Parts: sequence; structure tokens; C-alpha cells
Amino acid sequence: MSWLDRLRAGLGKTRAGLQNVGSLEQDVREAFTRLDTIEDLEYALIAADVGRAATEEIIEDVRRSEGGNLQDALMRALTLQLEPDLRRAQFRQLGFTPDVSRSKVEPRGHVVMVIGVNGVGKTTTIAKLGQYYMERGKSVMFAAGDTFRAAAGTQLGVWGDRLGVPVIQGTDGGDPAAVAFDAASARKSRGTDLLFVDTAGRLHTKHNLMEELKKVRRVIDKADENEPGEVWLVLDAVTGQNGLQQAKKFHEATPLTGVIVTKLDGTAKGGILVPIVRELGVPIKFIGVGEQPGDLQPFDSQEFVQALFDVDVPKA
Ligand SMILES: Nc1nc2c(ncn2[C@@H]2O[C@H](COP(=O)(O)OP(=O)(O)OP(=O)(O)O)[C@@H](O)[C@H]2O)c(=O)[nH]1
Ligand SMILES: [Mg+2]
Repeated sequence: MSWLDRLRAGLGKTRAGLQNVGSLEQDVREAFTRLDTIEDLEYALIAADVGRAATEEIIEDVRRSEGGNLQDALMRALTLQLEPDLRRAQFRQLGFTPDVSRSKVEPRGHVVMVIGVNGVGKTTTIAKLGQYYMERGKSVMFAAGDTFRAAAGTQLGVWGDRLGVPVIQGTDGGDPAAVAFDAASARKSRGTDLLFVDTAGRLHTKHNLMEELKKVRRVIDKADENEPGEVWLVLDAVTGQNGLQQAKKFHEATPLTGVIVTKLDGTAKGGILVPIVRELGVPIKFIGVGEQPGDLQPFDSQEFVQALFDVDVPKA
């Protein structure tokens, strides 16, 4: 099964919900003459975790569309919600100017901190990222910054061996900031292109653990000026609405520069990506669609929405 097929399968439930709206083939203007269609659409979007504010805006966008069928209008409106770049005018009002000058997944700087709650797929994602960038000619290092869970360093070490990536290890129960400091210093002196720093899973509601993240961030900057250039939050797509709360709390503690959504090959709703992009103005960088190192794809909003509706649009 290709990754796109796995994504399509994962989003099957959400798609079924949208298809309940009645015929997506119907003329969009005609659809909006029927109150039940609008209500069904509203329900389907909210059930898919799109969130109320975005749902209202999507419906408004669809209502304003010039013509064509309901599905095309809906796909356009959803794509727009998933692209901070396209929504730049709106974000500028909020004092946020996304950087559109560089490739979307080209990291700024050399150090990427990877954070998130327990079990969302941080360590696996780091392995995937290592493979992704090495295939594109970058040199890569990992830091086993999860000193809390006994097996975590070993887990990353195994990935490092498999992929041929050097791993800076700490001591079990030791200070994660110390590992991060050593790794950032080593990265600098070796001139490695990219360092991915693993961190222990933590609940976004635990104050001390969020403070620890801030400390890790500070020491990386101390070891290697202006780093980490990126802080990526890993979110499990199956989490649903709680994902937004997680993202907000992590963003408060250590401002995020990107989000990676994993397990989109499971029975995820997928709609949660919308309020995250919308409320944080942070781009989705990659999506995880399986457990193997190759199961990571740069996020493409158009592709994602096409998978959601299961339509094949040949790539230009
Ligand atoms: N199906 C699927 N499974 C995934 C994906 N990403 C990670 N996993 C699985 O999720 C489980 C947890 O992954 P880890 O990488 O250990 O998660 P973590 O966030 O590092 O966990 P902690 O360090 O304990 O907080 C593993 O079984 C992974 O194989 C994905 O995209 N799809
Ligand atoms: Mg881990």
C-alpha cells in the first residue's frame, strides 16, 4: 500500500461523514438553498475536529463560491484553511508574518528540538527525519534527550545504528539539558548540518516539565548561538480536539516553528490540522503515515485535502 493509500484509508471515517452531507456533486448554489445541507455540512466538519470558527469560515467561503459543485468548493475552502501562507493577510493583522521565502521543510538553522506528549511518535519521527534529510544530502546527528524513560536512549541508539546516524547519549535519569548542551556543542564543532534533539514525552499541563523544556532550549542556545532554529511539536492525529490544547500549551512554553502530525494512517479524523494552523499560525511540516523510517511525507495541503475526498488529481 502506498503512503497515499494509507492516508486515504486513515481518513476514511471523516470522508464518510462528509459524504453524508448529501450529494457532493450537486451545484454549490443549489446546495445552499437547502438548510439541511448546510447543517449537515456544519455537523460533518465539527465532527471531523475542524473546530467551530474554521467551520463557519469554510461554510462562508463555500457559500460565496462562484459556482461549480459542492465538493470542489469545499476542497478549495479547506485547503485555504491549511495554508498559513495563503492566509498571510489575516495573520499579518495578528502581527505574524510567515516566512515564505524558503522551502517549507528546509530547517532554519541546524538544531531541531522535537517535543510533545507521551507516545505521540517523537522518537520514531526523529528516525524518519534523519532518513529524509540524509536522502537529500544532509549530514545528521541525534541527541537522546529523553533521559527519563530508561529505554528511550536505547531506542534512539538502535535507530541511529540502523540509519548510520551518530547519537549523543546522556545518562539515564540525568539532566536532559546536559545532553542537549553536549550535542549542540558537538554539532557545532563537527559542522554537521542537522541535529535532532529528542525529548521525553510530557503532559502539557505539567508546569515543571514545561519549565524543563525551556531550560533545554536555553542551553542549546548557549552551546550554539541562535539555536535551536526550529522547535517541532509532534501530535498524534488520533488525539482529536485535545491536540489543539497540547499545541497551545507547548507553543506558550517554547514557541513552535512547525508541527508534525503522526499516525494519519490510523483512524484519525484529520480535521484537527485546521484549528492548529489557524489558531497558532504554525505550519504543518510533515505527516507520519506508518512506523517505518520511510513513512514520513512533507505536508502538502492540496494533497491532503485530495486524500480526504479520495479524488485523484494527477500531479503537474
Ligand atoms: N501507525 C503509526 N504509528 C506510528 C507513527 N509514528 C509513530 N508510531 C508508533 O507510535 C509508537 C510510539 O512511538 P515513539 O516514537 O516511541 O513515541 P514517543 O513520542 O517518542 O514516545 P515517548 O518517548 O514515550 O513519549 C510506536 O509504536 C511507533 O511505531 C505513525 O505515523 N503511524
Ligand atoms: Mg520517545
